[in-house]
Amino acid sequence: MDDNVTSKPQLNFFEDTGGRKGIFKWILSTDHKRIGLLYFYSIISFFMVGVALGLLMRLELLEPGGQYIDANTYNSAFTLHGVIMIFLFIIPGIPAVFGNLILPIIIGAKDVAFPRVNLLSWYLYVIGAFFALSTLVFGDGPADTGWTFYAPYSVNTSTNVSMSVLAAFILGFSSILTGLNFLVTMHRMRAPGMTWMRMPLFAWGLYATAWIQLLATPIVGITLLMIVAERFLGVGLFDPSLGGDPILYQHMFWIYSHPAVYVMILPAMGVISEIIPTFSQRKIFGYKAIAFSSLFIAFVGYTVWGHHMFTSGMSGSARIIFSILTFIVAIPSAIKVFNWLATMYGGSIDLKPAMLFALGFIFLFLIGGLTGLVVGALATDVHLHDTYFVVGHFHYVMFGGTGFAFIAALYYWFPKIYGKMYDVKQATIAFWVMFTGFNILYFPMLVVGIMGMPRRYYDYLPQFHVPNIISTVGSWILVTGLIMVIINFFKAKKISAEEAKNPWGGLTLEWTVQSPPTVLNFDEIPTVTSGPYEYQNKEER
Ligand code: HEM
Ligand SMILES: [Cu+2]
Repeated sequence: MDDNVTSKPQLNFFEDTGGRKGIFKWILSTDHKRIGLLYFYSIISFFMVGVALGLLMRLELLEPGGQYIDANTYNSAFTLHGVIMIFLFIIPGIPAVFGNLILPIIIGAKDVAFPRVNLLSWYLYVIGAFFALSTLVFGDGPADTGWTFYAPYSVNTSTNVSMSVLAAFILGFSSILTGLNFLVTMHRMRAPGMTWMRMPLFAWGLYATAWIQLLATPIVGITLLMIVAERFLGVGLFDPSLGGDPILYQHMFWIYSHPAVYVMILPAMGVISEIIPTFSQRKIFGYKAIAFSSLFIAFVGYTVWGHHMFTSGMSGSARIIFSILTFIVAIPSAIKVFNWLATMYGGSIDLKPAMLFALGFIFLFLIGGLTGLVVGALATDVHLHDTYFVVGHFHYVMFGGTGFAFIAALYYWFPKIYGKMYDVKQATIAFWVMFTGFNILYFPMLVVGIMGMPRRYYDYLPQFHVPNIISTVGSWILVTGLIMVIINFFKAKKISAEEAKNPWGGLTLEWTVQSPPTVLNFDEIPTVTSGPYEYQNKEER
């Protein structure tokens, strides 16, 4: 590959505004990198609202009895917290931000296949987010149903379920369009010589994700419309008092929402698969196994939704089959973890912040995955269903997994996008604060869940007091770490174009372009002649 380090830097995408002024150079731009940053700033803003609600709940749960908020407010708080974290943060997070920022560059393309549709996706995201948050002021307040909107309660409650559901519906379109855009981009716009088996693993993660976005999201769209139809027209679809079937709702909801957990985790696994080889300076172990396990997860992930309904009244044989299938999906995830560990084995590991967060991901995701097997096993789930064990489990997967991978990706690609560098020492401290706070916050939830404390209540019995104190104190430590991460990015300093070009010694294509990249990314589209992680042949390149 042609190395242009000595040539004069061209205008980068911050400087090259396409002739637009002021805010228009952002909100009318079709450049994938600007759209990625639009997503980044909006997603982070909503994430902070979600965190604030989480802290509020933890504060209320510091002691038994009611202190700061009443039961109804608590119900709205956990619903809005769930809706924000799921639909506004963790589902769009990595694909919309880092998929947009990095995917075209990493496969050697000038942009995504449909740049205007890409901008439209962001507008849909913002409109959906506006509807979700507007429930704070419109109608009888935010939904109090939980983010799953289970019928028949969601059909009958007076809170603003219709608006929340409409928000999720619009956000679904945003997700579908992004997935479609990425699929076409990967099929049609890879650089010459980049065969499928030379495509970086981050792109593979997004590829598997995009199929789920495209095929599963419409189902939840229809389901949510059915809720609205039932609320406004009184058609008896889900409410038994009108002749409907609430179990039907649960099936339809989870046929989307289980695959959606892979929309949350597959891109994160893609990020980790980029970071581990770079900071071990070693070829990834089992490239094909990692690439195909993503597809396998996406495929088998469609068949396991019933594990959310073990206690809803399913036949015994259906429950056993869903339980077995759930265990089968664990296999490809474990394959990835083993391959990452095998890559590190014998490598020269450099514990830079991105790598620390990647290792944090592996550790926390492992706990998330193992507790997932506990709730995936029929017998233990019947005991643990709707207890705090489940809350602990999914925070380990979503926050400890995808959330940590999001921050890892940020530390990894930050110099590429901004041409700046954050304080590495502070980032390292922030990691340890976050990691410690995280475990203090969520591990007691697993314990108190096994003790029998139910979830989604604003109060608890006195015997659950101690783990709840620990947990709430953990939430303060975790948030301190988060604030440190954010401040560190604000204080990042400009570094020379040359330093920022490839600070970690990565071999994928984004490290060959200037930092920040130009609008067209490449002066000339490169020709790819080898796989993405050939560290052992590095000297020959
Ligand atoms: C400082 C960070 C956070 C804190 C303190 C926190 C705390 C909580 C608490 C106390 C609940 C209520 C549990 C219950 O009563 O059942 C909850 C629910 C939930 N959290 Fe978090 N959380 C945080 C971050 C996150 C993140 C990053 C995500 C997703 C990526 C997330 C996703 C959820 C979901 C989906 C629910 C379920 C809501 C429902 O039951 O409808 N949380 N969280
Ligand atoms: Cu599931």
